Amino acid sequence: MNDYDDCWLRYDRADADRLDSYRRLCRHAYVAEKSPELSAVRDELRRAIPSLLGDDPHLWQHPPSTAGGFLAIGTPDDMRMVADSVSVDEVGSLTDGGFLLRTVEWEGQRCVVVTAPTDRGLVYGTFHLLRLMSVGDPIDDLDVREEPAYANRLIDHWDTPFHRSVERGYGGESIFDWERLPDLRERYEDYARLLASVGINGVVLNNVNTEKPPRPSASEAFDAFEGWQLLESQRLEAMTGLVSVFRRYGIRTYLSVNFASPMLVGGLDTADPLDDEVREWWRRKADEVYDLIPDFGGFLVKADSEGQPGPYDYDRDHVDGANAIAAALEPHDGRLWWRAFVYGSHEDRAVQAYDTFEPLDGEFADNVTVQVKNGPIDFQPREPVSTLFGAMPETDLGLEFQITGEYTGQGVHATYHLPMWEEVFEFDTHADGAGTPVKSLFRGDGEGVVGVGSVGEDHTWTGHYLMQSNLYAFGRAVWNPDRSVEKITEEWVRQTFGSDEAVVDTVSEILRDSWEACIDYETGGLGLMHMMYNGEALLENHYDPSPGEWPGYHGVTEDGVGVDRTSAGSGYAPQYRDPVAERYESVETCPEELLLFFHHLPWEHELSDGTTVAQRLYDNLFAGVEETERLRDLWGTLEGRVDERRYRHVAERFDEQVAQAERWRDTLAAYFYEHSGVPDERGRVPSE
Ligand code: GCW
Repeated sequence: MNDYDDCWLRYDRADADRLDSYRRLCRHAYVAEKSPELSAVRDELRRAIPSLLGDDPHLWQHPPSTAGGFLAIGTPDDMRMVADSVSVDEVGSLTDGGFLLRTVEWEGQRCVVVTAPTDRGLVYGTFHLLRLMSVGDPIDDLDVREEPAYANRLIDHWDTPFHRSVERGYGGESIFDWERLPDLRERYEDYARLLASVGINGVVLNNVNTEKPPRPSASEAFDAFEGWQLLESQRLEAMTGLVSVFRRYGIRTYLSVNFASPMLVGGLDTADPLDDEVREWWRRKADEVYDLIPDFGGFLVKADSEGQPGPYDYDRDHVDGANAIAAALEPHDGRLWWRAFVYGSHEDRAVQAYDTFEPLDGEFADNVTVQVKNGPIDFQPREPVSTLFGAMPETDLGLEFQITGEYTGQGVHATYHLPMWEEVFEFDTHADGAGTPVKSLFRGDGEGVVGVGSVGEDHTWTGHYLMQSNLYAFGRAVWNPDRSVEKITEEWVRQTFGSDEAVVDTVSEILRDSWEACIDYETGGLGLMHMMYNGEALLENHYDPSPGEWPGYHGVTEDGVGVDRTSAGSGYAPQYRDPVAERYESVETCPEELLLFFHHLPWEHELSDGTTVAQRLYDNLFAGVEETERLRDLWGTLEGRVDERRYRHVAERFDEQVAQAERWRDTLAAYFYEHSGVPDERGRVPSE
């Protein structure tokens, strides 16, 4: 027994009314045998089939003739039986990762065929089939054709090597035990399985902060920012086994690297990207990496951001910096992911990424991807989408979401991010005329969607059993952003908690409504944000309310609230294309949920239904707490229907969440009252 949860790969016994059909089609499996991915497929069947069907699988090296039915997994090239049963051209037309799942008649037997043009696709197809059985769907008439929407579907770990802390991670220490490599842990494989089962095809193993930032407040948790050391030769050698674990599941490995590596690792006296020796150093280092890991994905760099070094140290720009490193990766087909998370030089941080990067469109090398957070501030409960989306047509862009809940309750609150991601995906940027939603971007071979990871050593992996849903949902939504929130959520609940309909409905409802509740109690719901405690200790900050700390983010004054980001203000709204820019520019058309992000308004300003801004903020704060209580009570109805361990854990978390939501409500309401002097017309906010 592992000391950690199986998450959604529990493979509980299939529903009785489906068992016969599942057994007939899947107990005998004929699986191609040529690659690491296919050995992973066989292992997965060995795990899943006994548990789902109560029978050991029979694994064949040729089509079984007397089984009466079987499962076949392989490419048409691997297996004649597969080539006979499906259109080889159709398989060949699928993109990398795509697969077909078909129920066919073959030589008098009924068979399920999983096929794909690449072995990675066979891994995904197998997990897809196992998911269908886990949720109780029929498989006797399958006609599934799937392809991933984006070529790159990555997890960025913010794990700090050696120290084993996870920046913004709430599931315990890092699962990666670097000091013990090349020794491997079973947990690596189980993690790779979780990721592959939802279609993730790349992991960046270490934190983008690769060096302890020289900030005065740097505390104990920052003490071992040694990520840059992973480029040292002996570290790279020790890593190859871990890389192979991921490779079996179709996942490529990447590293975050420090811009000043030529100095830190190479002992040079400069990291100037235009210096010949520096460029040569990067070339040799990349050659060394690819010698050890031929399918290495590439590097990720956080440069000139929050104390990390970058090209500005040498009066160079982001293009100079990125292209120098990209040139070293290029001969190996490696990719450089370069983050656009920059702030500090502008009074309103929101405008800076666009100001910095948009003018550089077209200048980045072909193997550079500029990685942009979903919103212009920093993973707040709700933000407008980044103005960079659609604004750099000549540049490969990546969209960065946060799976972990840095600002949404830190693994204590149950805050489901999928509805937020859907809002981002569906947002029409008008980049290419009306009908250019965010989800239609990032479709190039060098583009994709990245999630900041959330797992750690904890039994729950994510610090909260319900928050495993965010990791699951990220993978599924990034595989196909058109799949509905309801569908993805229900899939997760069924695989994780079984098919008791009361549990499925209740957990789905809790997840669905959790995000709006969090927005209400943490912000007041009109587009305000970043009112959390920013104290010294990394592991404490961004959790408690502390609205007085950074007034610039919410613009609270005696005369009003909100930040003017129109053309008369900081100029963020006009960075969008029309009609989006126009919509945000005007108080009349700006959507209420973002009103105070774009406008500084008097407390007594009347909203469309006649309620004042101050009153609406109070109302939302109270509604957020009531909603959280309702969600807690909903969970309470599941006592006895969910196993005791998970039931208790989530129930305790909910008690803490309600208490914390009340703290947020009371602190923000008092703060708004103190500055506005506007009493709550329902008398709930103390006016003394
Ligand atoms: O918001 C900040 C986080 C930092 C993080 C940074 C980033 C990894 O609070 O912890 O550093 O974003 O995205 O680089």
